[in-house]
Amino acid sequence: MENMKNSIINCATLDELEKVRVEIFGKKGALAAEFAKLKSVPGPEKKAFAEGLNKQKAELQRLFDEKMEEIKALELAKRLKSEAIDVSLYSSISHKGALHPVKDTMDRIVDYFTALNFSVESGPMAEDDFHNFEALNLPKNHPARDMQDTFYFSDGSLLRTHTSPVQIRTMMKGEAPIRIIAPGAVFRRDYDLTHTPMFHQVEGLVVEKGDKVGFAHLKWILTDFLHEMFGDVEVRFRPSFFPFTEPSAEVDISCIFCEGKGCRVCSHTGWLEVLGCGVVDPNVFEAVGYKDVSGYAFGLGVERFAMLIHKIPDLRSLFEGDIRLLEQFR
Ligand code: 2NM
Repeated sequence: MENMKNSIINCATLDELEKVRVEIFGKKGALAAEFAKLKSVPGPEKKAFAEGLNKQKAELQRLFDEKMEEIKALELAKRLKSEAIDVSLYSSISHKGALHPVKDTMDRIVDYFTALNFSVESGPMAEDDFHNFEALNLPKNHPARDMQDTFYFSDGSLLRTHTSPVQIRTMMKGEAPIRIIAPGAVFRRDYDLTHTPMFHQVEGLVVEKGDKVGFAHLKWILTDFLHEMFGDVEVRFRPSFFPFTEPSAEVDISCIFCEGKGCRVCSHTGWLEVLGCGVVDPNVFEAVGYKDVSGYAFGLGVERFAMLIHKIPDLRSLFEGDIRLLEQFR
């Protein structure tokens, strides 16, 4: 009996304990051998002998169960210790990307208008004369065509000079009401301090049946938009001219660098020009086959917005891909 107890107590692993279990409790084990002796015990003593054996068996079982729990607890503690993670250790450096400031600015502009239920439209960058000029009230030889210098392909197609052809295509595809914005790359033969041959625009167009919309709606939405983009600024609408709108306006905000006092960025005017807009010219609606509608449109340069929002002094730095610029926008 003491031998059996000791062999349980001395176990250090579950494997050893399993071996001991077979030796003691197994069919051919030590306890079975003890119970076999019952046969040769004289009748009157059988009961006491059996009771003694059963007590010993229960005692061994208790010891065994205790040992099992003890070893399991030890092995768990050992595993927890070996698998422990030191959360205070430095991790390996992860290189997190960033949106380019032009893309980030475009997303912000698009978010403003999609929140007002405008949908986002796109179209081809290689366009034809009709969608880029003719339908926009810029007939051939119209002096206004000199306003943008165009990249032409030899077959007469061209790189769009604004995203307005997207508006033309959208109108020709369906009917009013239309509430869309067209973000995308546009191309002009221009390269100096403030112009690159490719840049990005977001243009917007609202068309309603009847005479539901006009300049007042345009003025409200653009004022609200500019406050959302630039914060608490003054907004000013100046009469202007575009072939595709009448009346037309250019929109200024009070200079965000000098708060309107006058500085180099605003050429000492206190104002920064940020948008063009107007009420869609009837000739445009005629070109797309619309009757009895009213509408307004607007357009802006995304690079210019990005430069003003992030106070980036040189337009060209937006196109150089210099990691030192991009890292500042993580
Ligand atoms: C601008 C300024 C004013 C404009 C007009 C149209 C269309 F297709 F509806 F005629 N789309 N975009 C527009 C009007 C664009 O950008 C400075």
